[in-house]
Amino acid sequence: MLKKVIYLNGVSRSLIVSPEALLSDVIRKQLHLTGTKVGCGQGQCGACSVIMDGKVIRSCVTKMKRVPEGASITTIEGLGTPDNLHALQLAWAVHGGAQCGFCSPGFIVSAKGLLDQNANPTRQEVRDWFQKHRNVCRCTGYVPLVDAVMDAARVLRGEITKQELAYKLPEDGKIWGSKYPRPTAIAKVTGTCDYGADLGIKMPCGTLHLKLVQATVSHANILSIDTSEAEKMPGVYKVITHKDVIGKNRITGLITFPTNKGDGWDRPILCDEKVFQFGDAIAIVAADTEENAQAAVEKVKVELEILPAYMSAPAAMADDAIEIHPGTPNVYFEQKIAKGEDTKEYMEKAAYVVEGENFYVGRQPHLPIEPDVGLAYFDEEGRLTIHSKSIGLGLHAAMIAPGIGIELEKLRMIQNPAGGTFGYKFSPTIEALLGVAALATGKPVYLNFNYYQQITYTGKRSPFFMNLKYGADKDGKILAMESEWTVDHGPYSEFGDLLTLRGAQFIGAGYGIPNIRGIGRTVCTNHAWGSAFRGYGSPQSLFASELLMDMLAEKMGMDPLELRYKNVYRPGDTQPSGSPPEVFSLPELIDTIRPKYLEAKERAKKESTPEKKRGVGVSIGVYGCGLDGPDGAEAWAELTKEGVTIFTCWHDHGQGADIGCLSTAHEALRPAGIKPQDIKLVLNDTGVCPDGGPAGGSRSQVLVGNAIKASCDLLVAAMKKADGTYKTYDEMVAEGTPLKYVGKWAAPCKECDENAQGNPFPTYMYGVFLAEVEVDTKTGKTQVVKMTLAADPGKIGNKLAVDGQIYGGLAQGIGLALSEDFEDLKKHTTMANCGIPYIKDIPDALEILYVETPRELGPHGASGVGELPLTSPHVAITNAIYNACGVRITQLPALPEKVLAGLNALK
Ligand code: MCN
Ligand code: FES
Ligand code: FES
Repeated sequence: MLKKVIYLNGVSRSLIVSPEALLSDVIRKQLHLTGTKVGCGQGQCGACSVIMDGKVIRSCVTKMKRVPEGASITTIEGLGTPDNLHALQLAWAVHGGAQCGFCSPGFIVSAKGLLDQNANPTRQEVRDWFQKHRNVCRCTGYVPLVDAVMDAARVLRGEITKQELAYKLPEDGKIWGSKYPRPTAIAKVTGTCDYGADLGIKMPCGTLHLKLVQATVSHANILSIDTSEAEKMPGVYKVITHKDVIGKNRITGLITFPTNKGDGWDRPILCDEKVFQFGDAIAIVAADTEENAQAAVEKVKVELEILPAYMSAPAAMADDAIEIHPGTPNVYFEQKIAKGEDTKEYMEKAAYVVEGENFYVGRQPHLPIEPDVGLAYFDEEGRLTIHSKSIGLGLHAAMIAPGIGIELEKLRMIQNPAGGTFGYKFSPTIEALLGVAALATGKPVYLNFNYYQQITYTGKRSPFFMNLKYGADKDGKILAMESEWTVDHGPYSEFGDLLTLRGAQFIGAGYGIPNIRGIGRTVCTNHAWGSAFRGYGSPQSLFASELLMDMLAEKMGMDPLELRYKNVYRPGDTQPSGSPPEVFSLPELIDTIRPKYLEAKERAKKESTPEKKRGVGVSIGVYGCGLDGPDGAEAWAELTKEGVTIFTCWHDHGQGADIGCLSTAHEALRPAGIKPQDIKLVLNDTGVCPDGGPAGGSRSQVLVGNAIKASCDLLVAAMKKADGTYKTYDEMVAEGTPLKYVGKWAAPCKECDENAQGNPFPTYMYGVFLAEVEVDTKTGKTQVVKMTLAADPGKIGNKLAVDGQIYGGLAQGIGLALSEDFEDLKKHTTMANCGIPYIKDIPDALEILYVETPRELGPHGASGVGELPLTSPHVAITNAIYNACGVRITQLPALPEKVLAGLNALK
């Protein structure tokens, strides 16, 4: 042990620490300053940044033996408090720098280190600093963060005051459509927001720490599990295996379609007979400390019979492949699309036919900065209470209750503030493990994944292999489309059928193609199970159709933007699902972006050199808001003495459920004189809130928003007096008028039939992407120099939230296009190796052009936005690569070696 004195945020602290202890652990676990976050734990993300003796360092890789005696250390807690924010913290809130907020303390501390040295940095210097200090943000696309530093620097230089920088309510008091900072921003930027790992540290004594025994092979029969040695290890309370699970030990995938050949009960909570994929959980060790639990994990012996591992759809479809789930064929679901007339004749008569084969979008990893984490205990009513990052509490309760063996009424689910999920938490991850462990031990339990587990255990985007054909007339109007798509969904079926349906709904979306024939299939494999990922099926589907669109334009010698203009939805057209779009904004979106496109082409011509070739590409993005078919949400509004309380589950990945609820409710309550600061939100706890449904399919603003609006409308109607004024709380109580109102909203939709024809979504989001790239012809490396999105999210509820969604989604699109992958189980196991974009990879030039077409079915005219920016930005980029250097990338990601091989082939 070392005895050391450090000056932490200006206060002298005596420490007794192990020389090998990590500074981040000492700050968080010994000193209980949990404002400093741990993301990757490997020095790659900067979430743990602190300032030590004037230098920004990553505390997760700094051992205490390297911390000098008397070191002066500044953490986020040393900058400002919620009542007295540092200029950087204020600027972060005002610019929407904290979405999930998990990276915010690290970024803000890092920025402080910069401004201490350089009071007047340029934007490029700010960007270089964050690059050098490895600060990664997965939510914001970095632009708002640089904006925040620039403004904070102005405050610190005395050029503007904090009051001038702060958000000011407009005179009419309306916050809908404004840049009102999200209610959780202050806690996020001051480090006082408790995420799962922060709550875990603050759990009462006696809480058991859980660690998992996980599979290190991809497919095997389990012959035996021997826990005897592990049970004897110090501090071990219990080693839990499938034998201790009192329920069905399966997470149900809630099969969506009767034609699915599986039954949905294919995912074990703890593996019993088989291992289906690398990382599967085989046993849980519950011990007094994390270290003791981990030491015992190493002692659990698992005897396996290794089986052939099918690591992609073609492998699992081979004639000699065995069934991964015995009794269910590896190809377990098929989805046809048949719209209009048979396509054969149209293809024969078409003036132009183009065809593409084996287009591929891979297993994009979500890479939130916060790894998966949760805890469980029995609440005061004896309910098994599970806290996690779940973005679908009601859905997950139904999926895990029979497996762990508890009645739904005895299960309470609560969402912790989540440090980003990007869809992986649409699936339950560790919830059932926590439930099983709490039931088996009767104790509070806590489980925190490290980043390796985050990557190897949680679901991934499901790869699509796609073949596509267009037949167009002499003017380029597409008359027919033939499609085939194969979905590698990993070993677990949950929502695999629904995802396969997305291929039918979104391949060719945006265009009024009258005749479509196609077939999609879902394949069980042994690679990572498929979970939702922002865009859910649209980045795969649109990769095929937007790439082929460029190939058609080339064949016809037509401009790719103008070919799209000719084909986009116009009144009378229908979508691939056969229903008309709810608005026709695509022509206007193209008109809006066209001048930028022409400028970009000029720029590319001017700035291209033989070594660094510039190019421009476009793509159309369309996605539906909703869960598909019938979908609904519930919310309550209650008048209180202090104002109005809204109860619902609008689950927060980090996108801004708080600001969504607040601005939607306020706009409805405004006539009754309710102020934003008088609205209280009670969210995301099944014990006290009604179900708003999962935050998937960019549905919350529309679905939950409508339910909130309905509840508020009822309350406002009840408060209204005959003379047009409104009753006070006291008057309502005095006359016995109910104070609480239930708002429900159901989407007027119809699920798709066996031909994928229906009316699946109440509203859609539309966009046109423009990418400008530079390809280094020596290395094959692509740099995106600018991205522009013309977007129609309907009427904007909160400008900061919507801008932020778009910047962040565009950044993920750049990652999807150029670097991100989870394929190689040896290599793709860290944030950096998975290809997460750092600030140097994302251009500062991200431009958004809005067309706000009001939606009849959206609350206050809104549609959704969350997934729009990740529908097809990657295709605009690969189309731009082709435009720059003639290399057609048909399989993502467009790694430098792939582009280089293409360039060499052209020679
Ligand atoms: N909004 C608005 N005006 C509109 C539309 C939306 O102000 N016209 C706001 C909403 O109030 C909300 C945000 O924009 O704050 C997104 O709303 P919406 O599109 O309805 O999406 P959801 O709230 O249902 O969020 C889910 C969506 C999905 S499916 C994924 S995945 C996702 C995403 O949003 N994951 C995210 N955005 C993310 N953002 C962050 N930072 N982290 C994630 O993990
Ligand atoms: Fe320390 Fe990522 S760099 S947590
Ligand atoms: Fe940066 Fe979420 S706000 S990671």
